[in-house]
Amino acid sequence: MTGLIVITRQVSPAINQCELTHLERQPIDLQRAQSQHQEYEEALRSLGGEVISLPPLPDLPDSVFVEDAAIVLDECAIITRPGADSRKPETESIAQVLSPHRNLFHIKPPATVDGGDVLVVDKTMFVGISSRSNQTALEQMQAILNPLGYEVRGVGVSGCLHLKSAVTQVGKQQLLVNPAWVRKDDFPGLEFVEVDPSEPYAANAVMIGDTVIYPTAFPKTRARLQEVGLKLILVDASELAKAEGAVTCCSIFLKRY
Ligand code: CIR
Repeated sequence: MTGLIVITRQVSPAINQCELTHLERQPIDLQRAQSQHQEYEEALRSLGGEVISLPPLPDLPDSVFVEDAAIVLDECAIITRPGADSRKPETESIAQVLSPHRNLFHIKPPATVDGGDVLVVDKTMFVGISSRSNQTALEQMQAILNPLGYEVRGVGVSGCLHLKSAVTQVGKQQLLVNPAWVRKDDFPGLEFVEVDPSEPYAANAVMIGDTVIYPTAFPKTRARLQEVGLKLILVDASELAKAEGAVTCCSIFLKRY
């Protein structure tokens, strides 16, 4: 895909101090996490993305998960206010990188939202109301985006960290979903591929054009995606999965103008 800029940030050496909500802490091998992250960046490049790989931030353990700091649309970008206090300072450098490319809006207290809770399909924005993202943020985003022609809808999420732990887009009108964590009825008019029930974390995938970047860890769900004809690039994302991060979390996409 040409004209696509992808922002990533290299893994922080402090990754072992990351936030955890639903997972037990396990040691993360920094070197392995870094090399898997490079493999992920290579997959993005192979699909035509111009990757801006930002330097690691030693004081911000979760800063590799750039997705949570901003929501980028064609018309503007919204700088978030992450739900975890340790993550609030991550937005400043992302705002600097985005400012030459988009008009920026900022989420203001007491609102909090993580980009991982935001799924945009055409002109509909689904916002997960979660432990990180609240109703006030939903209302602020409605005020910013309704005038731009977006419908912004709140969606219940339970059992996982973010909306996009439970549902991501894998085709033009097709979502990959774990129905244990979100209600399919909240996404009217869209089609679904369900994760294999033995792979609850399998619903997070990155779609670029007609290709999907997908973790190697979920062979049963992968087979379901291949059965419906989707083209996959597989990446091993197992180290950052221990930090409760998945493939969408590590990138921000923007079309170049
Ligand atoms: C956190 O708890 O904030 C990080 N350890 C993981 C964030 C993953 N981000 C995402 O799903 N968008």
